[in-house]
Amino acid sequence: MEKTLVLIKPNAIQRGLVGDIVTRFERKGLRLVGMKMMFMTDAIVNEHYAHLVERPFFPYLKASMQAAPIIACCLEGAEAVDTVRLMVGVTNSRKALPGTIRGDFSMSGEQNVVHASDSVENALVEINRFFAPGELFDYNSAVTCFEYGGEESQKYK
Ligand code: IDP
Ligand code: MG
Repeated sequence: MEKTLVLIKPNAIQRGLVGDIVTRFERKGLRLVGMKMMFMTDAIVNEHYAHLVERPFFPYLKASMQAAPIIACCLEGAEAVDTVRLMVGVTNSRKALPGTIRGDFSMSGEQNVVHASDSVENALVEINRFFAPGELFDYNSAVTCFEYGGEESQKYK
C-alpha cells in the first residue's frame, strides 16, 4: 500500500501534542510502519526544504525545525499521501479548516505542527531521507478486512 511521511515538528513536541496527532492517524486507520525521534541537521533541513531556501522566512523556518527534536512517522494506507494531506490542512493554520490537525492545533503559518508529503513521488524521496530500509516495518494487521472493503483490498495492495 501507499506510504507517506509525516514529521511531527518541534513546536508540537514542545506543546505536548504528539499523542493527539498520532492518535488521529491511528483512529483513521493509517498504519504506522516507521517512527523515529531525531534532530534535523543543517544538511537535512536544507534538503527537505530546498524549495524554500531563497524565501525570506527560510532562516526562521530552519531555526524552528531545529528548536527541539522532530518525530518522523511513516504511515501506510490506500491513497495515504492525499488522505494525510487532507487531515493536515492547508499550510497557514489560521486558514486550515476545523477538524484538520493544523486547523485544530495551531494559529501559525510557520509553527504549523506537522509536515506531510505532498505527492507520491515526493513521499518516496522523503521517506528515504528520514528512514533506512531496516527502520520500516512490514507487518500484518488483524483488522485490515474491517478497514477496507473487498474491492479496495484488491485495488490497494
Ligand atoms: P506545507 O508544509 O503545507 O507543504 P510548504 O509550502 O511546503 O507547505 O512550506 C513548508 C513549511 O515552510 C510550512 O509548513 C511552514 O512551516 C513554512 N512556511 C511556508 N510558507 C511560509 C510563510 O509564508 N511564512 C513562514 N513560514 C512558511
Ligand atoms: Mg510542503
